[in-house]
Amino acid sequence: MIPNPLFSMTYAELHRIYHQPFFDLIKQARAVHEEHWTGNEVQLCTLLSIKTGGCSEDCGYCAQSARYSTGVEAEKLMDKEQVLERARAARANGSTRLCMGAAWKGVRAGTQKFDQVLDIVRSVAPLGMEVCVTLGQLGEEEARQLKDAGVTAYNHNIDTSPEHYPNIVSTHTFEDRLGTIRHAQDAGMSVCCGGILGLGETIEDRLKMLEVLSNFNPHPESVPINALMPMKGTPLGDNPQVDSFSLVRMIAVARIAIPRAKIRLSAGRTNLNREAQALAFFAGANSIFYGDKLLTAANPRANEDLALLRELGLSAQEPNPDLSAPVADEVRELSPPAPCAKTCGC
Ligand code: SAM
Ligand code: DTB
Ligand code: SF4
Repeated sequence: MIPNPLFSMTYAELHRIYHQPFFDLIKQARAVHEEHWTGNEVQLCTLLSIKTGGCSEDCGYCAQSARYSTGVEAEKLMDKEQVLERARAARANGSTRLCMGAAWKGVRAGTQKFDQVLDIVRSVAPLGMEVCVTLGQLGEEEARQLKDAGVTAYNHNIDTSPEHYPNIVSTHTFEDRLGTIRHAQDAGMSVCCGGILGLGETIEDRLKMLEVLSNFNPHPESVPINALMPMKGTPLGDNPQVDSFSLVRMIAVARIAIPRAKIRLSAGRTNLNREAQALAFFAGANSIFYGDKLLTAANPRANEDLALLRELGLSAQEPNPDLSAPVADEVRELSPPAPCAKTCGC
């Protein structure tokens, strides 16, 4: 990866980039990708739900909210030995990153459940994979303790634009999400932060979400782009499937806007054919969730993914367990505004 000064992008720039003819956009994204990454590597991450269901929050897309009848039962936190067994299996299958998720509003230092998570992290970290956790809201102290225990990255998505967020979630705010991200970064963890397409948002919302991400300093280390997997019983359970060309466009703009981040083609791959996934990799996606299950939902079978990577001449990225968090830039380099060819008034 070639070091490059961070830059942020405005909504107007992102709009111009997004609305280019498809092939021009892909060409631009590919050039940025090749400048920053060896083009043929994809990181394989295993997701493990260490605490499933029963969540107090009302995120309208989520099968794990206790407020909706989705058929997902509340379970207790997995014990350390079970997690270790799954972590070893993930490593043996070629994953270089383990992302452990918990269906919680957040965690608090000094509680038994948080101590148990710290213990899990301490036991998994020596396996040599990158250790990512996603536990909901964090304060400064929780972030520091997670970092000390061996967490390399904290996943906390902004999910959509600040304007659309209150239409999807009412039990916490967009600003709460930004606060947690700040605490994770201040503690020296890398941040994995992205969003979901298909929440009834406009293209404008999607680009505003990217604008926020591109203005993080430091930039997120990874950016998951999820396509909504509509969950029966949730308010968004009947939403239509995300169009694959607009998904690829978002991947491409994310690659251009946040060039050094791993762009993760995340939930929803079961609805993408091999050709659409190949296009997403070409446009800049260089990470996937790997393994037959996401948190509660299905993912493509691991052997199918390996076959696809082989077919495309892509290889699994080497582990980087010492992953250091991107450092904040003192001087932010703003790319020059380009005139918009459209008549939309942006
Ligand atoms: N409770 C924690 C939180 O909210 O950050 C961690 C778990 S939560 C399930 C992690 C992310 O998964 C969400 O922010 C969202 O981006 C994604 N996600 C959840 N349900 C999804 C769905 N049905 N389809 C696509 N992505 C989903
Ligand atoms: C992310 O952005 N996507 C992952 C991970 N981070 C935690 C979660 C996807 C969840 C898909 C729905 C489910 O499995 O319930
Ligand atoms: Fe809870 Fe996270 Fe699901 Fe929201 S997305 S309901 S916080 S598990």
